[in-house]
Amino acid sequence: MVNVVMFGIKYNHFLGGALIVKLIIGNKKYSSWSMRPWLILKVKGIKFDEELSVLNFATNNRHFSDFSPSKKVPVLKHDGMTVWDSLAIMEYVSELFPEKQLWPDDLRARAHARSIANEMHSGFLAIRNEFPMNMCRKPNVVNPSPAALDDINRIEKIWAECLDMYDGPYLFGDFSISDAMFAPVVNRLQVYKVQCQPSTIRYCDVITELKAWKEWDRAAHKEPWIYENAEI
Ligand SMILES: N[C@@H](CCC(=O)N[C@@H](CS)C(=O)NCC(=O)O)C(=O)O
Repeated sequence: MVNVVMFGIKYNHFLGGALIVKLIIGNKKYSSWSMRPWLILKVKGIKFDEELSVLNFATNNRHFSDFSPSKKVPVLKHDGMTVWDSLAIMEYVSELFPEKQLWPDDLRARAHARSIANEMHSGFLAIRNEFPMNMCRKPNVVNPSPAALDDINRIEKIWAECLDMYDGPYLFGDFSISDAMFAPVVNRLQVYKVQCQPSTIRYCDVITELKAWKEWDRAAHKEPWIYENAEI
């Protein structure tokens, strides 16, 4: 690893050699945590190797312990390092490629972006449990519980505030880690046909129009594995 300082910014790169970032993910159809770092890497044009390790709940995903300290995906391998947990992975990538601006540049916007990314990471259990991400689900209505409805209302408020404050099209103007954190919610709102306000619908359209989203979606549709527990 070579640290290069240009224009006052430190760039951590290999010079002349291959820069190998490897992301190990779960099934594209179901693995919402895998989608997040995968999307930010793609949207920001960061080259990486990708490995899919198929979820196997019958064995409690024991095989994940071969490469993942937490026995979960996603996991990132780089320069002899293992980084696990979606948000930690994206923070690592953000520091590795500061020129790609994975967080907003402005201190206050960045604090705001981190607040909502962390709120997503540690919360919204009701919508996550009731409405599992399922890229191949034929959309139909599932009524949310009061707790899931609270989650949805809060998410819509977060998005509306951001889109208003930073003028869109993404939550903080340019695509950032915060958009990646909330991206699986876009699938959930659409495939469970949740009634949403117009600004939410517009934002969902912006996300599903991403080239990277379409690539993930196409690959998900080619996967043969079906998990009954995630087929609500
Ligand atoms: N907090 C973790 C959650 C990771 C997670 O739960 N991943 C799921 C796949 S989406 C998993 O590996 N599940 C396997 C298991 O729980 O056995 C993150 O942000 O990466």
